[in-house]
Amino acid sequence: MFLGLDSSTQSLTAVIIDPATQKISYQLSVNFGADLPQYKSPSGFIPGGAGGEVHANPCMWLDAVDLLFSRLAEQTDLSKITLVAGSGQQHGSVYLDSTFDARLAGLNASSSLADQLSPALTRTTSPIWMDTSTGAECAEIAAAVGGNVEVCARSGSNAIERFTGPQIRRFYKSEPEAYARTARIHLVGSFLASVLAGKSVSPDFGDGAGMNLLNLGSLTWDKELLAATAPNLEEKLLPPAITTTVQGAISRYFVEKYGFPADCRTALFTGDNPASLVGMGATRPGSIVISLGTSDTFFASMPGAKTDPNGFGHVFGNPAGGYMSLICFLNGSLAREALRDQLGVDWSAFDSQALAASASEAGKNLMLPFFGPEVTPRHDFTGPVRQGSAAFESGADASQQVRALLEGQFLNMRLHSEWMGVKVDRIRLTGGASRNNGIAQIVADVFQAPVERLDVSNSAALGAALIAASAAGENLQQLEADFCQTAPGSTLLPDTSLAQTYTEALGRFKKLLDASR
Ligand code: XUL
Repeated sequence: MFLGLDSSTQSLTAVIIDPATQKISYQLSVNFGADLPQYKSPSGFIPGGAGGEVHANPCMWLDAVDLLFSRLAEQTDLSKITLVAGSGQQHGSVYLDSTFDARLAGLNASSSLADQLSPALTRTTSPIWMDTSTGAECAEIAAAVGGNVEVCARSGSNAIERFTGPQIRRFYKSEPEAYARTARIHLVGSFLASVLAGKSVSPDFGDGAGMNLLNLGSLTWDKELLAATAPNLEEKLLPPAITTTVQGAISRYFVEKYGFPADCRTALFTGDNPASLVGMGATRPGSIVISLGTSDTFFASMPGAKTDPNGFGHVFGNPAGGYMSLICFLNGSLAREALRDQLGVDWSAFDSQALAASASEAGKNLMLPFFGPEVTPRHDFTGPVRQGSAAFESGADASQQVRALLEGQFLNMRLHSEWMGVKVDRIRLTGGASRNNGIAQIVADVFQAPVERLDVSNSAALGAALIAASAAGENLQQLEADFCQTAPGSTLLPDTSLAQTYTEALGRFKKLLDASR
């Protein structure tokens, strides 16, 4: 059996799979806020950070590992696990001194991970992906290598506030002595992978690419980006590697304390988005994943290392080999909720029945669906822009308004994913709003591709478990076919008579967007 772990913003989740029965045998989560209240981080980070700082306590992640494994050991038989892999929230970083590896090698099962490893921290808190404090550092890094076009061509993304390189630079500038004492910098994922392995292990290409430091072409640390970020940085990082690289046996700590078999092995950890690509069964080009959450995300596998010429999208390594894109849209549920509240309606206004009332107006009225600042495209929008019939522009009719908002959100996604040059054969829709048939049908119609919904809840932890099985020699395509199945009756086909309508709407949407920025 194989164990996949996902250390996300709010929780640590375990999924155990048995490829012989093609079933998830067990899953369990520890919630940082509810289960570890002593860290005073109800949503997984320390509230009240100044100047855009969002940090979390890395000891909380370690305590979560001990707590999760003690609960798992009570409820399941961990002696059957042959290989462990995992994922972590991307971009977050952990700073450690030169005693870290000796501490890992000497872990004693009679004490906790946090007690034994915390003395090695050179920075007591870790910046996470929600941190926006590094605007100045992004500008400095971009300027040092000749601009963001160059940063993006090298690393797959413009210099981005939450990415690890700008965060490292900020630490170097604000606490130069602590930076100098730092012998090892880990991502959230590679930190936990190292704890399991009992030695420092590399980040994978998926998570490593979220640092603004990995050269996508050579898949090694980029010398110029390293130099632009902070001095002596390369010696603090381990060389990135493919996710399925096996690290050897799990640390004795976990064997003695929780009953893992002594020959249980560990693989590298990847980021939660690359792991979700696996858990959604989308590692091959043609399937794209759209996740509808507070923000919406669009991710898809790509055969080559193409980058977004406009610098909005990101490119990471795909755990199955090759690359993947990740594009974030801040105005996801936030915008859907804002419109719902403005109209004074509930979610039923987003369902197929309510949207049928405006079916004859598909693609006619345009809405730039931004209720606040957006990152794709990057602009400080202050509210939606409407263009269409007088009735629509007056903002009254709920069916028209909701249709135009959803069409606008997915036209914006279609427009800003065109750079990938990937033909969309099918869309796997996930996240809270994905069960809504009205929203799902508009996705199918705008992209002119079938929309599938999977029976998967913890897609990153499941993906990690599939990566573990694949690292042990199982066939990943087969695993995806076995474990990532569509929920019965959940597939929606596009209305092909709308193909031309939405192609034309896309052109008008682009014009309106260009005129509004
Ligand atoms: C991706 C990103 C988030 C984190 C946390 O760039 O910042 O999706 O990975 O989930």
